[in-house]
Amino acid sequence: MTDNSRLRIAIQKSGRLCEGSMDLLKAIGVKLSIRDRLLIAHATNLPIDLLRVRDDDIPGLVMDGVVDLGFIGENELEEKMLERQALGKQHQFQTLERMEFGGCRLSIAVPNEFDYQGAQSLAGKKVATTYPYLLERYFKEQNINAKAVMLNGSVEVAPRAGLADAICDLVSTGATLEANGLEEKEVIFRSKAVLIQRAGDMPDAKQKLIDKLLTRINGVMQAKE
Ligand code: PRT
Ligand code: ZN
Repeated sequence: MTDNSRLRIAIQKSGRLCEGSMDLLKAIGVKLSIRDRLLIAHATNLPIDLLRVRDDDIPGLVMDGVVDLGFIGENELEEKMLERQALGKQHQFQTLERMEFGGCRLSIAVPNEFDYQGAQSLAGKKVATTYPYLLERYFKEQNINAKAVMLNGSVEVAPRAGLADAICDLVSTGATLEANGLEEKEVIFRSKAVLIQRAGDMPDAKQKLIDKLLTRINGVMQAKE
């Protein structure tokens, strides 16, 4: 049974946001006894439970009110928000804090040999991405008649495999694009990790705990400036 009086925080189990989220929780004094592979970790000094899941599941867990807080990349959050909006599902949440980790950009890149003269060169083309809603929104805003092709992995090899003419993927150093003969042309979204809270009423004790954690987070972030 889950204990509803404890604050439930969703974090990525493993991956690029995991270390940043765990380091921050540690820095604000949340003591954990994490055993690998366990879905739930209980804090030993505060009424907090951590749910360790895939990052893709975090926006939905918060928007469905299954957890109280979540650490998530804005790219994933915005994509899931647009998807849920389109499907008529609950998509409310509140952003509490933008973090200093998880920074990246979502960019359109084309093969080196692509004669690129600006975004309109994408008209009539297929663009492979894991973020079809963000990409379609960009096409709409820019009035470009192009097609987003959904791929959950290996996006960067899609042009070489003949699956798409261009890609739209996350970039941090640019090394992956370069290694695959691709050139970054348009940044369509800039992202960092954020801490979000579910919509709806929060019991007083939980809200007080959230406020306390936020004060500590701000302290940690200021100390780093
Ligand atoms: O298993 P799970 O579903 O939880 O993890 P995941 O594999 O879906 O996600 P993960 O851990 O790769 O990324 C989680 C989040 O980290 C993303 O949603 C972003 O918010 C953030 N982030 C920051 C990044 C990157 N930087 C990043 N560089 N996510 C992915 N990448 C990938 C990118 O897709 C490409 O393959 O790294 C490659 C490019 O890196 P560079 O340095 O070569 O440009
Ligand atoms: Zn994921």
